[in-house]
Amino acid sequence: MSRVFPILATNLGTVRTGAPASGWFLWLPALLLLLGACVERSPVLFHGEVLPGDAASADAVDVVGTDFAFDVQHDRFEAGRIEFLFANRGQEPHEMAIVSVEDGRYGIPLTEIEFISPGESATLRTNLPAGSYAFVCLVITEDHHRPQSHVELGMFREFEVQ
Ligand SMILES: [Cu+2]
Repeated sequence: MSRVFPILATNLGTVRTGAPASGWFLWLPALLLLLGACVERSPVLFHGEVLPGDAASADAVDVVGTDFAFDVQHDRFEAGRIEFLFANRGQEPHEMAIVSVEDGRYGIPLTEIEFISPGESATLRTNLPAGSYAFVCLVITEDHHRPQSHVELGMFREFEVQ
């Protein structure tokens, strides 16, 4: 752990100077994903497993990814096993990571469906304890030679588990 924080501080310093005023903290999930291998996982009980989209059960929660938002029918779920069926209906590739949210700050990705092409889908089988969470897309694309985080473009959505 002791090695992680100097690296993190360096990265945040770099991003801060290059990022617009919309808030460096929005970049945090993507940065932390890169560092994920070094950072201890959240101590809460957690389980995540990615399955092909067609493996979703009938009562899976539909999460639709668009350019650039998450469309979900509900923002509250019961603690325990939840299956999220993530379908990309945008024109760009998207991801669906789940992060915990504490005091408005986003934690490290707990689990994720990586890089889903337009028109594709996948299922994320989770076991979430009660708490505050958010879906975030960790894809960063380039626009006019400037990196643009999909989170920065609005691709995050908070939800509660109780
Ligand atoms: Cu995205």
